[in-house]
Amino acid sequence: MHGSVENMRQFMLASAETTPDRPAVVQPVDGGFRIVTYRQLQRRVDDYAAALDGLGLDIGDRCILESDTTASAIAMFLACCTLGLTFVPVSPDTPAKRLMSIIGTTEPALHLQAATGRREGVPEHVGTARFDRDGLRVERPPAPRTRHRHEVTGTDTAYIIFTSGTTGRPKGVVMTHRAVVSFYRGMLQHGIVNADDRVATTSPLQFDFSLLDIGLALGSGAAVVPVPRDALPWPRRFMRLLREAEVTHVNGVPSIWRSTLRTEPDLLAGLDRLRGVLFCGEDFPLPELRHLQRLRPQARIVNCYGATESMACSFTDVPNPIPDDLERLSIGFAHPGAEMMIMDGAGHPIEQPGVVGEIHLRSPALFSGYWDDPQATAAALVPDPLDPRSGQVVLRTGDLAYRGEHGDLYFCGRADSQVQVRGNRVELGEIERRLLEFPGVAACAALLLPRTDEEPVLSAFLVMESQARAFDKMELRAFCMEALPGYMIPQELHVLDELPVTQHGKVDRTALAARFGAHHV
Ligand code: 8PZ
Repeated sequence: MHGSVENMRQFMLASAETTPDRPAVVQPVDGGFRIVTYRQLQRRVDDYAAALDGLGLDIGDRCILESDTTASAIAMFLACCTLGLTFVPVSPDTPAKRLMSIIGTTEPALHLQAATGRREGVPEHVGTARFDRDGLRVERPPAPRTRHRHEVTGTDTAYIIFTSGTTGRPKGVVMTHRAVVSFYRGMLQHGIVNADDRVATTSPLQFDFSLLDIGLALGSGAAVVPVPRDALPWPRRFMRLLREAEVTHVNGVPSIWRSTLRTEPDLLAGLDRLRGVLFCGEDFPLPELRHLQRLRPQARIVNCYGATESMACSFTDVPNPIPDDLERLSIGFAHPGAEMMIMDGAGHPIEQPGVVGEIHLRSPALFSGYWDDPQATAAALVPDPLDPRSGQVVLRTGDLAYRGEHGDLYFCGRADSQVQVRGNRVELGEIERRLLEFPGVAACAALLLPRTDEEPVLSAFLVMESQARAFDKMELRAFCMEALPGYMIPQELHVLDELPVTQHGKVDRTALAARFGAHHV
């Protein structure tokens, strides 16, 4: 079953043939590092795969993989890929209720967790096993099943990643090996990483940015450095780890930099090997991005745009230096082998620069569908608007953008984050952009908060730079009024030490709404 080149295992372990003794994973362990070479990683994958194969699972059977990113977790998902088992990454932090809902819908054969994992209460009908450097230990074998399949193909499902759904039920994004590998190949054409690099990964395994990091590093013959979750919020620990692991690239959401920029900018400036920063997931607040660039002017900063439904979509270099009058970062063009179109509300493509529409993506890396949700799938994978009779589908992203003078795209919010304020149409992102222009504002979020028996209140949450001078709220109001119509002026301003973030590190708007919403009159 090792034959298909359209398989994540083949892609990620190619360097085991050519450079077996080079480091594949630099694993932080008790204050030091353990190097796992490509040869060792491949051996671990094969050991795990042999043990899993003995359990008699069929191609397409689901395995929950509950783990932080470690060398063993990487080996485990590659072992699943080897056998055509679908892995479903979940974080050890996942609340029990959410995990049970994922188990309920995917009906996995097996729950896999690290030997140190603390998950209990996995339902009886699901097999359980633990893994570490020494191998796989089966606790409860999965129920016996008939094997119908014998050949792993590129169209088999590699993984299912659950993202939050608007209906309250997590949505499972189903990805094939072919989609992932074609995406990886397009990504490598950007020449971001070479075999001498060390790529730090900071996103949890169930956020596909981590799979991008691992594919980028291993697909380039480089090493991946998993940053432990508990190091991230501590600038000194985070910076020490990056320095000692000799990291050359750091990938993560913009918020991973916030506290370091505020409290330990000199440590960041001192990372003299750092030559690349990849970010994704949301707009990088320009004041913070400028600060980062001033500290490490040699680093190539890449804006990665995309959604889990296509893994990612584009990689665009941030201009260096960022021009003083730059208002918005470009998300450029789709990666090689894919194309973004902007469509208007009537389903026609928009060609003129400056006109906002919804991004539709044509790519061999599109997901197969949402797990057990044909309705949501049909809303996201729509007939090719240019050739609806062809049977081809494109991804309707829900993201808004316009074209610049050179044909590149500029992201400007979600189709669904538009709000009405007293009957007026408002993009919260536009308010946020204005707030960010106020001297000393490091990050912000604008929200329309519902109030019991009252008009909803437009609220702004601000995080100030550490050196920012004290300011008067009226001053900021006046500043906003300079640029925005009255109904877009925040009625409430909250200065916070930090913005709450989701498990993925994005601004957690739901948490802000819960904290400052209805009850808080
Ligand atoms: C953004 C950006 C951006 C996403 N600027 N808004 C993985 C690996 C590399 C690049 C991108 C990915 C994505 N899968 C990461 C991600 O955030 N996926 S998501 O499904 O959780 O959210 C997707 C949404 O986040 C997009 O539709 C955008 O609205 C937003 N987003 N990247 C601004 N660079």
